[in-house]
Amino acid sequence: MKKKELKSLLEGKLQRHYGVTASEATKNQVYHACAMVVRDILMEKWSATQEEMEAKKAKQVCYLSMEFLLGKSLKNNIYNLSMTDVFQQVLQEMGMDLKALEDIEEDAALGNGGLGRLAACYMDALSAQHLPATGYSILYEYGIFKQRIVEGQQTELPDSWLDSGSCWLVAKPDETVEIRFDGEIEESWDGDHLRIQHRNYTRVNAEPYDMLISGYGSETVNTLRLWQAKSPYSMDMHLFSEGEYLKAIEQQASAEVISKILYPEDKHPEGKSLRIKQQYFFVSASIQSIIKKHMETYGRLDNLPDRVVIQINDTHPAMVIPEMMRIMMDDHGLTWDAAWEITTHSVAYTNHTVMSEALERWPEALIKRILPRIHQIIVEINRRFCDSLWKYFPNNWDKISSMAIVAYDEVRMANLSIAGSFSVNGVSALHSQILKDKVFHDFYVVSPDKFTNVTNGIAYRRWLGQANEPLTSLIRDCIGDGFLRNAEELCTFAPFAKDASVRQKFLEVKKRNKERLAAYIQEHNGIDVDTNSIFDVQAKRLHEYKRQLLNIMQIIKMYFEYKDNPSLQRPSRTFIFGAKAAPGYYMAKQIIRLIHAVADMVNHDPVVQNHMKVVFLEDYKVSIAEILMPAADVSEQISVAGREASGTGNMKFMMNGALTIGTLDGANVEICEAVGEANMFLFGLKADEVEQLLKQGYQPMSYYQSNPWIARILGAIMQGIGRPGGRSVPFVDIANSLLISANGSQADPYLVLADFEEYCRAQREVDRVYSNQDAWNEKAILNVAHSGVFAADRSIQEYNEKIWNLTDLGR
Ligand code: GPQ
Repeated sequence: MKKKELKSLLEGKLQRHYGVTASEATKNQVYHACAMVVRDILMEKWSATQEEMEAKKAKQVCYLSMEFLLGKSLKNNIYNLSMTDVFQQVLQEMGMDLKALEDIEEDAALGNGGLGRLAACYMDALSAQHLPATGYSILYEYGIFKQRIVEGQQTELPDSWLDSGSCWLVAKPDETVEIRFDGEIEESWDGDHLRIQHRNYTRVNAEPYDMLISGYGSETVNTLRLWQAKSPYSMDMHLFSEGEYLKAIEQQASAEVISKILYPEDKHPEGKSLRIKQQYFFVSASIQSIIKKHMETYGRLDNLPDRVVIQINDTHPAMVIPEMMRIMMDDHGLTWDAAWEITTHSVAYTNHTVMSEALERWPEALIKRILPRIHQIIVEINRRFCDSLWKYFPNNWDKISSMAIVAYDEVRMANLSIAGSFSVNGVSALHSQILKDKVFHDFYVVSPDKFTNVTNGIAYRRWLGQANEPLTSLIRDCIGDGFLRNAEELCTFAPFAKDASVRQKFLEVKKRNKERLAAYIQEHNGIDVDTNSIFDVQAKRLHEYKRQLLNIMQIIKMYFEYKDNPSLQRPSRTFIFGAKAAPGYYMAKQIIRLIHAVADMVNHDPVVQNHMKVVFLEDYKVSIAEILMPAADVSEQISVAGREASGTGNMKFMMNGALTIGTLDGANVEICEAVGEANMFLFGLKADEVEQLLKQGYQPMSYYQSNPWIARILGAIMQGIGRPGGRSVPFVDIANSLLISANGSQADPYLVLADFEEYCRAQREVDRVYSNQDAWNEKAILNVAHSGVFAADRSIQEYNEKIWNLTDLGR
């Protein structure tokens, strides 16, 4: 688009929507005008995509996910349309700065962490690869909470993102569907046909809002459909006139609360009825709308699996299985067998964790009360499934009951997802292997062909192309810009690691990115960090298995080493953390507090502060990650082996030229295969060694007794940590969690103490390698060059080949 045309489009929006000229407009008005212009352009491509899908009778993927962690849209959409330059120029002429407008937009943070961000990366890659897709989720009024640190402790504030975010939503009120909760099921015979009647139910409307999903250089614009809960009942005026204000709006409020807020628990399902309602609400709305559309086009359902594949992002949308059965049987008169055939050929399930406490189980009584018909269907699925298991495991009731979908008054969503789908995939090679060998082994024996792996990937044009312009342009200067379409071309950057001038330029790029982050830290934390120090970053949700504690213990050790020997020669370090803790997760919050206490101690100690700093970035989110990843030298991926399903931050850091210090866990294993052991810092027990140690009886106390550093560090933690001469805070519960088994539970279940020594050794190796800047930069460049395999484009191609078989709209 030409400058002139864009300018007049923007002026038109400002005039018609705000009644102002360009020179009168506020930044906020110009942001909205830009968003509207972009939306119009996308809308045309979106209509064309819809038409093409219809003409080609295309098969599409419906990606059902409780979370989409999108971040900001303006910059991404402008980039995907290749309009960055023209926007910059026009805005400059209007006396505005594109960057400043981008900052007005709040992150759309409709997710907790990796799982939600993955969904967003995949939507981007699907559009880029011109594959037809619709994402489905909830239009949460409040996304993940805003984190504020008050006196070293996390507090939570509501995140109302819609003020700046709603301009990306297209309301489709005519496609509203009705969702039914509670009530009773009445069965009656109508000849030989069983009629199912749902009586005394509570009705909630689901109103769709569509977000248009662009892809880099692609004509395909896909849809993310977000459902908002609305009460169909208007306020009861009778009650109102009698002064019963609260009662009058109660009904309305209790319906609309369903899409109010995202649950902030990452991997820790709570048996809350509101959460079940959220799940069923968006699942039912989505599948009703999918089936309705399909019936309008084809007038039959038997060919649904040829046109639609329903990918469920973990078990959160697993109720799609009984809900499809319900609609096909009760509303369309299909037999059980016909409906089951269609359902199990449409649904595919991605598992994202092996941790048993994270596997969703719902109290059966709750499902029965809130979703009586769904309960009936689940019970019948279970009966038939257990029957079918008999032939594999005759007389083996223990095995069958462990595989059952309903047992001990609980509904097991993972078992339902496996039984009701044609594909089950893990998210890294190691993780998928563990699913087959351990977690779902019995299911694997019954249907080995269902199980597959698709290693996660990232929307690298966001995480490299947009977030790291200096590095992108260095790569472009070396190998051209084909890598922005085809990430595999990044490997042709590898030979440049040997080129001294490229290494020098790489160093300058890294320095620039570190300066940008340093300025952010100065502004937000008031801490002056040294951009010549190693930027060592751990950014992810706060979880004990991710072992932020291992990191902070090593930091305390370093602190003592400088105190003991102030002339110690080592490269200086800046340790940077970003992490939100689930509001009810006590130990995670304690660890955040400990990180702050250690930061207070280190940053204010005159002996140490020139050698090391500790920084905690408040409110870690997508847009902060975009500043953080490009500036990292060291990427901390130190989960206990076997627990991190994949990780995706690890891929973003690698692609931005950080060296990984990590365990052989999740996708770290594949990072190691791609870049080579010599270009990262591996340490710690392997997954099978972890299992073995736990089985044989792990005694963390023995490490405490035999390793004087561990004793000293835990001693300090128990005594109290704080700035010299200031108040200090003791962290007895943290120390106890590592040493003492409370009522039968394993002490230090994530083997922090067992891996401590090895981790410290690896950190000294980091120091040694960094001391030779040239050698370091060579390794960093090799990390960038070998990261192409972690593009979401590759993941999506694999999903398409192994599971989806979609119509390519680009052909
Ligand atoms: N993951 Cl089960 C989440 O972010 N939330 C969840 O509820 C579950 C998993 C993560 C997982 O921990 C990471 O290892 C993965 O990289 C990520 O999902 C995407 O697969």
